[in-house]
Amino acid sequence: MKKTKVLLIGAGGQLGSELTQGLWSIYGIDNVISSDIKDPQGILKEGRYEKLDVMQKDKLYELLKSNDITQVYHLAALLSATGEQDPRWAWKLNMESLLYVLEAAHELKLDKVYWPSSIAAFGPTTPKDSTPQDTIMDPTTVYGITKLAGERWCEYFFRRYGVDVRSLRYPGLIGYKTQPGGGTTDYAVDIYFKAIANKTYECFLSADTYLPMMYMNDAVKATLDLMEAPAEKVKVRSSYNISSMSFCPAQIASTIKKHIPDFTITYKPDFRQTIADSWPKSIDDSAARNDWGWQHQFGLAEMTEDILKNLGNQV
Ligand code: AKB
Repeated sequence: MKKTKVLLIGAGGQLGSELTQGLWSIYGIDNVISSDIKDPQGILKEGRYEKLDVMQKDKLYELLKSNDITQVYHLAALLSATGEQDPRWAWKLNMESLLYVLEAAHELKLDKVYWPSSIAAFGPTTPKDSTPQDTIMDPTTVYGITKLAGERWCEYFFRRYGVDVRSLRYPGLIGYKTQPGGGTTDYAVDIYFKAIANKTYECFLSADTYLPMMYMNDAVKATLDLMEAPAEKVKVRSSYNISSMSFCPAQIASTIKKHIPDFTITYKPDFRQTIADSWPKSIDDSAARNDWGWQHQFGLAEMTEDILKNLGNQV
């Protein structure tokens, strides 16, 4: 049997380093290469690492071939807020890099590809509560447009060429090990750092803006569960809705207050409010639960306790 060898692209981002560690525990540290356009940071220095600009198709192919890679996790992308600063570049980076990876998977006969979609693929006329798996999708950000188009490309490569590509529509991901990079849901990470450092936080979304969110541990679990599932159980080949909790800034603040009683929050919505208002408030992920047995572990209270405990130990 062929040995599994994994390449993770975009490992320097919020999810990348934690997913790398999850992959180490399944396949062994020597069988996982993490890569990013930047030099390796933190824990990534402990494993195999390659500096890679995913827009350099030749280098990507060379890396895949010379290391006999069988699976690619492609996480590199501009997110919703930074994408709006340079829409053409967001389109080019997010779309072309995905096509390079899908083409490589087809041409080099890779076993599996993982690519993340997002709740940003939905839009203002999508049903907001318990957003179904199959529904209206009218994204208004360039990031969301690339996610919707990317979903269609994934399904195309699966149907036309049999590429085993799998995907999740992530909600806002919350972790404490790396700082987020340019998303609309980033407040829910930043708030913990500021609560510990300053006991106060100015939020760029309004108090009652509900968004679907997920703790990083669950996001890693969902990704690995999906990738480990037998192919016949993966019935959705665009991208699966995935969910664990939904809350607004006022709720996360009052949960933090239970641990830090003098914590205060103020609100100063900026351009990200319009983006947040176009997204679902909560997600119906029953397809993921029924098809390959998705189950989350963390709600808001458990996540807050875990993050504050770990961040408190770090400062
Ligand atoms: C963002 O806010 O852009 C991302 C996402 C929801 O995909 N966290």
